[in-house]
Amino acid sequence: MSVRAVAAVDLGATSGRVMIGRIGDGKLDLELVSRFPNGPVERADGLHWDFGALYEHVVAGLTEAVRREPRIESIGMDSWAVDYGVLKDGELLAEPFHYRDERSARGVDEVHAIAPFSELYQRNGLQFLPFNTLYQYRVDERLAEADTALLIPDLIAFLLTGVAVAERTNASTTGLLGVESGDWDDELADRLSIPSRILPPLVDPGTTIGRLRPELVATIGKELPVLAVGSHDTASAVVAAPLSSPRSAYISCGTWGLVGVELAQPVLTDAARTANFTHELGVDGRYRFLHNVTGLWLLSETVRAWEAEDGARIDLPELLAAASEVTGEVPVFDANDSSLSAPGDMPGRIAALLGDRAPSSRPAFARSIVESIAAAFADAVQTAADLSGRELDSIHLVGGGSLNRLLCQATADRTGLPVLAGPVEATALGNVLVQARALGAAPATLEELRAVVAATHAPTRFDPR
Ligand code: LRH
Repeated sequence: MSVRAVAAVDLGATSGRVMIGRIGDGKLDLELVSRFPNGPVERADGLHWDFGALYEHVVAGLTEAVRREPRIESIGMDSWAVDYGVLKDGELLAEPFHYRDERSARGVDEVHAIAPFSELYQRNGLQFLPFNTLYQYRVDERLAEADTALLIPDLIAFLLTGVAVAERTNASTTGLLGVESGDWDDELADRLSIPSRILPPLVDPGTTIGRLRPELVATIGKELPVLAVGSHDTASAVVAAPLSSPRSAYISCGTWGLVGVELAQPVLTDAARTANFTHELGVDGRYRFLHNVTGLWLLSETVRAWEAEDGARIDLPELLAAASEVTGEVPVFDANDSSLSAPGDMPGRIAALLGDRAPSSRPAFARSIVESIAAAFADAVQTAADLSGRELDSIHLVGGGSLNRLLCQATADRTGLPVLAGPVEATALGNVLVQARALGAAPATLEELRAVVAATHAPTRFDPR
């Protein structure tokens, strides 16, 4: 088999990247083409994403990717979930809001007054997150004049191809998709006064969305198709989590830690609802039965605040090395406390939760954050096991967090299960694999795709101590 190549765009909440993925001859690898910062930007009307800059980075990255690897056959896009742009006649009406903007709180109250959470859970299977798209739509005045709304990867695909679709894994995070049907719940949209005309046709991962518009062919340098992948980043990450059996849990750890198991059938029980476990749709009709734990956001926001205080950069690996030298118990706080969600003075807010137990040295403070994330991971792993009725025997921790040895070890210690860490770029690999499969360059089943990952990306093992 010869080597085939695709381009993967992976946009995370703190950084984005464009990669070349190559597969064939027993290999699966990624070449980083560009990496660019991302994050909330404060505007007069609240927190947004600098979407214009993101889009420019995507086009520049794709141009460079094609220059470096003329064999590229397709492009796939994934990003964080729930956020969207509204369009009229093909024009973006406003810069997309950031999900951490507080305006959706009013949407929560209004939506729950019409459709209580218990009903929503039966319909859409989603855990309660105050920023789920339906709450944002409910308070979005621009919808009245819009003819469509597109989630971030779909929006970029639209700008690249002119074709407006909703990729199904990401669409499932809107709260407007039936958990069992996988189709738009028009009746719910109607009750919430969300115009169903803004909900685009659904497509599954592997579908060709369209081909690059002529002006982009000129810029990027090749006439290419844009393929739908698991465009929710977590869906792509779970594709490339090399789960060896149903007894493996996963933690996709970046800004968030998404902790759960993969299921073939939903578990729409009162217990699952009370535990706030979600059913996001995965690639190939699987369910990602998981809980959102506030992940490395706690650490990155803390470091950002300390850097602002010092007027100097902090070296994260150095800080974590010092944190791992801390001896004795550090206090643990609830990583999911709602006071930690908005950007701002993270050290101050964590200290407020810890009271007089708050560590005074930075290494001990960082250790406290890591241990608190690991404690929340352990809770969620145990709940996933209880709710799914599975006895778990291992945890695959993928994403940026897999490089954080302290976190991996703490997770193993607190769960009593071995943690198999990596791949760090699981999301981009999942994106590449789904494109490659659509092109006939990768095997057919998820299990076979994961076997390719396992054979090419040996994990680092952390045994519980
Ligand atoms: C992770 C993620 C997560 C969502 C959140 C908004 O990047 O997509 O799965 O809950 O961002």
